[in-house]
Amino acid sequence: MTSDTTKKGPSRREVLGTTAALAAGAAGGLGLSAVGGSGAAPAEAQTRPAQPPARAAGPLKYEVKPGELDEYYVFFSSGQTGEVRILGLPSMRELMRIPVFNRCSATGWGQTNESLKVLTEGLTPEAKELLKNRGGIYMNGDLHHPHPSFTDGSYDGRYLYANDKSNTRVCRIRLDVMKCDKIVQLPNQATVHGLRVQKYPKTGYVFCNGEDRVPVPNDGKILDDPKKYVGMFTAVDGETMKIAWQVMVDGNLDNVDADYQGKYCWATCYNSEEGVTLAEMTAKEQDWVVVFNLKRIEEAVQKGDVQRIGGVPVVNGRHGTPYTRYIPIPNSPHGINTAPDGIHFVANGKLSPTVTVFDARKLDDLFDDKIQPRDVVVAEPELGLGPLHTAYDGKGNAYTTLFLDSQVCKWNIDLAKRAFKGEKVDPIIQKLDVHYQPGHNHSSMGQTKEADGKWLLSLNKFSKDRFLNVGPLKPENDQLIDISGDKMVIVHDGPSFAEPHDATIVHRSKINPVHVWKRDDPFFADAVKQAKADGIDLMADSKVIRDGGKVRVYMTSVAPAFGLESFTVKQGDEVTVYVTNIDDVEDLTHGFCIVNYGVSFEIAPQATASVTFTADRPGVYWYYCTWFCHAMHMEMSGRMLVEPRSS
Ligand code: RUQ
Ligand code: CUA
Repeated sequence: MTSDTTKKGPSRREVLGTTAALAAGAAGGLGLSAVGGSGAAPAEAQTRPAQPPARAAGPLKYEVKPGELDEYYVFFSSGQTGEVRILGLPSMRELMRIPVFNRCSATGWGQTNESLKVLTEGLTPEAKELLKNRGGIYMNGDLHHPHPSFTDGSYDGRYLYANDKSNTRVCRIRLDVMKCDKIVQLPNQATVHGLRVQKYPKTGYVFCNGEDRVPVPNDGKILDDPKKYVGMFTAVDGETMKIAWQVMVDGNLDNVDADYQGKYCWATCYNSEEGVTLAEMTAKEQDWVVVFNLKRIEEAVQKGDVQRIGGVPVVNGRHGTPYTRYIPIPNSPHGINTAPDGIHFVANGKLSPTVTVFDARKLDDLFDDKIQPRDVVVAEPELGLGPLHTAYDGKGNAYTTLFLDSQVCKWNIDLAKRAFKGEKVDPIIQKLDVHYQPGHNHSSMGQTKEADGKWLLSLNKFSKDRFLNVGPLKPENDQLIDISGDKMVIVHDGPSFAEPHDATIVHRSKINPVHVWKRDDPFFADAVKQAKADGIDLMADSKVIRDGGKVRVYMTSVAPAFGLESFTVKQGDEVTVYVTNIDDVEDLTHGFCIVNYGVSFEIAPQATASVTFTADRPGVYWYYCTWFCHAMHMEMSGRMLVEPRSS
């Protein structure tokens, strides 16, 4: 059931040109340690080298023929669409969508009781109040940064975390079933922008940057008095999905990343002016990178050197406190990216043509006040206009997107450090035109210790003329770049709908989803519990239970029939329909839709799903299966009979 179906024979490795790499990696003793929360790591993980040795000249093969499988999963965010998308790489085929902060017609996300629990239980009291007359859930989301959980500096296949910039939420997706199982809204904070996770020893913390500054509490007593607004940084506990602690900061936090030692995380910070208009926010020549000292913050929380606001401990981490250091760098930095060497991290200049390289080994001295903040800077190469994000190949090179120049710049960290010391060397290796205006980029396994230097994705905000015209609203363009050779080569244009803001490329050996739900899965535990209380065996019984004005309809689904050909309720009843898919064949999903009643959801093999609604209108309402499951799928239907209220 949980076998690694992505594993194929050696012929496939030959196709991908990695046979030599595998052999050399094993000989060099570079095997990976077994990681993963779902049992033993697949065999492939143990033989794959951490760094691929030099490969014979010639581009990597990116065509994946019918029936072949991709080598990598890519988790794309979807920006203002609010979902997560899974692509295969190098084919760039879209494999699946995971609804999170959106509503989904196909799966019933935002309608089923199971999804409503996820969407509502972590909201702040203020949001619950706000949404009272709006159906109880937000209808929109803006998902920016999807990042998988780590153990020991690489992906462990347990979870994926992401932020919702629009409603200040953080979600967790279970990678065994590819469903969102937790959402928490951050108190005392307006917007969560940058999100990354602790890499070592494990995740651990999910680090969340508050971007906009607001009054705390935001209850209307302080309005147009920006000096009293507060910037906030949050650490969410990735296991419990509760707020671990918050830190009050100066400025607007933008992006964040973590170290490989479990001691620090760092965030770019703009608007050191603490203004509220564009002119005010960009007035100064310098902003900061803020470094957070995790141990000192944890000690403060333990000792109680905190304020409790909105039910969570808040540490004062403004200038001059022991918990943070503010390192001045040029105006309005944006992305911040830790290199796989575990030593360097890079802040991207945005309004400055430079990127700033820091040496994490100097941070202990900085926190002990033995050196000055700028002493942590070891290079500051000028790369071009609008540097936004940087990716790495694990071979000492960095790849920075240049938004205004519409280019990706490949440069070498070591050369940049030598140039910074005054040597006459040029750190820039190549500039490649991309189409057009890149934001994020991401390299294969590049945010882990196992960066493999094979692929780079450039996520371009504009596609302009690259595709057939589809009207005024254009797709974006995610370009696949082969970085395995000396020169970067674009091999694929990938149009995408709003807005794959960011992406994470994960080797397939790291992830091992199930094919069929387990019956004791916590995702539908509430339904199982209710059924038990009603004396129902979900795997066998199809029955209607009346409980005053509440009616619970239990039915099985097995291709091509529902367990009930009809059921009767009374007008005004609160009806809950539980459907259990007792088919246990992989890929045999059913759907349940009640026509003209606005009810529809998906039930994958061995799952139970439910929807609660009021039977407000009398009449005959057919229900049918929405997922093509059988030669007689069209016949998989039944009737809900709603008796009129006797008056
Ligand atoms: S930030 S385009 Cu929302 Cu990811 Cu840099
Ligand atoms: Cu069940 Cu179609």
